[in-house]
Amino acid sequence: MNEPAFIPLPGYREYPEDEMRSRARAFHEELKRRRTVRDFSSRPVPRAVIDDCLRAATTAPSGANLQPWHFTVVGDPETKRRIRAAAEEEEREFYRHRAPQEWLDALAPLGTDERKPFLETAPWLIAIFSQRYGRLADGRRVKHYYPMESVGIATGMLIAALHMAGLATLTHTPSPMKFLNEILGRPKAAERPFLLLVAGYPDEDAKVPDIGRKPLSEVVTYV
Ligand code: IYR
Repeated sequence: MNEPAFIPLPGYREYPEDEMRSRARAFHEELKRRRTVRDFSSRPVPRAVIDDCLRAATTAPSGANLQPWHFTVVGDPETKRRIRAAAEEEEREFYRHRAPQEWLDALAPLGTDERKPFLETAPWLIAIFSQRYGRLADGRRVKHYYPMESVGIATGMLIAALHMAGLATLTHTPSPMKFLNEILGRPKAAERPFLLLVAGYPDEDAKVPDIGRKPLSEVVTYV
């Protein structure tokens, strides 16, 4: 076993306390403007922006730094059409048969249904896969640790990056999502679809549900 290599912490920046406070406040001010959007414009978004947002997402911490994620970015209209058709088929089942009433009641304020036109309208669909294991160059398996947590963190960072770039997103979870492995040619045993992230400009007339966020007093306890 090789000795682990260590280097001096690169890139860290400390801020004076007042600046620290204003930076934290400013970041919250930015993030609180984020809304999940379902009405997308078809206006194109440069691929270079998506690449930079993915670069940001892949700075996420991960179990044993094994980076157990794969992002398939779909811009091709025919592939988007196939994803929409497969997702709507699952969603039809979900809304008509699979979802218990309690779940449908919880979703009612969002006004969602089985129609998913945004899967074709939005310029980019980012299918995020969580890898149970990776492969060494010689084909041997490498077990991944905490893949769901790691991919969840990376996805959160991706959503924040896209928002900061001025793009709208939708975290879409058609269930089951295995059709994404098939359509996008991802290995079925190693990779689980985690989320389908829709990204683009909001439609000019985009509407969002009138819902809010729990206050800190409800979700935070200091000890
Ligand atoms: N996947 C369905 C249902 C749905 C489920 C949850 I939980 C949501 O927060 C929103 C929707 C759909 O996309 O319509």
